[in-house]
Amino acid sequence: QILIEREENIAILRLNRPQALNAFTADMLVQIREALDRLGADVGVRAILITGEGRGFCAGQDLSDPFVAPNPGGKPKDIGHLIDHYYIPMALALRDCRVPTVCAVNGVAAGAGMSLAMGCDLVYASDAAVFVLGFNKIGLIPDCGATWLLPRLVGRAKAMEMALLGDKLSATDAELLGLVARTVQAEQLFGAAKAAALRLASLPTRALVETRRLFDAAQRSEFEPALRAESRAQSQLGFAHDYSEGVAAFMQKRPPQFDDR
Ligand code: LHQ
Repeated sequence: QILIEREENIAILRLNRPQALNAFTADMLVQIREALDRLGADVGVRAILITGEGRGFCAGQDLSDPFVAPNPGGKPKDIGHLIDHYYIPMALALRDCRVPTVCAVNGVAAGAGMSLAMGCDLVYASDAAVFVLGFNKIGLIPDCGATWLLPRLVGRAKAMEMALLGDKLSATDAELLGLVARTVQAEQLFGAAKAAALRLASLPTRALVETRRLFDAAQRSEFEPALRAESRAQSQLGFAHDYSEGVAAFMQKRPPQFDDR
């Protein structure tokens, strides 16, 4: 249900259930989590690009999956089980991925599909993409990290509007709101996202991943603890190869060769 390709020193992970707009099944969530862990630990992979096959990016949970499909008159399903054992591990694997992640949102991103996109480090969207939480229409709350990510990205007012009214947001509006870093013409999306992933691959991986961690940690912290956390991380990075290499390359006016993880 996913496809993995390697190109130079990046990996491309494609959600591959185009007939259902790449809606998640439990198996697919496991496959994504395993791929993020495996590729992140592979020293030959220095960035991961996530995109969808077909006209959609990801329609969120597959609502016809027996795990979640309500069972009127029968035994109620505990959808929290799916969240605890499948969605949370995937969301954490993305947050903790040992290489930077780029998302190319090629079409609709709905429900937890929108959460997957928002959880990536760099999000580029096709001008044909749309973003919709959609949970309100099925009596649920935004999940897979959306309650944490969305208000931080777009502010509470817009997050509440998207969550409570559930309207679709165009890619252009998503860019204006800061939900995505950039909107590109549909036919240029993959090339632009791949170029960004290759650029990230040439940069000092460990420092990039530490930047993600500190940005997230600073959201929960006061100013001074954030300053101290920066100092601790900087101190560690200062002992590492990529720092000496970056400075040496700058002084010698040559391209750097980063390899720390
Ligand atoms: C789908 C789906 C879908 C199955 C399109 N499932 N088939 C976590 C844990 C526990 C429980 C629940 O949830 C979660 C997290 C979540 O993500 S909940 C949110 C689940 N997602 C949604 O509610 C979105 C449902 N889909 C839609 O609203 C629309 O399909 C969107 C806005 C995504 C796209 O609309 P259109 O571009 O008009 O496409 P379409 O509706 O015609 O869909 C195309 C096909 O894909 C269609 O199948 P068909 O056989 O008729 O061609 C849809 O049934 C299928 N599909 N989403 N989530």
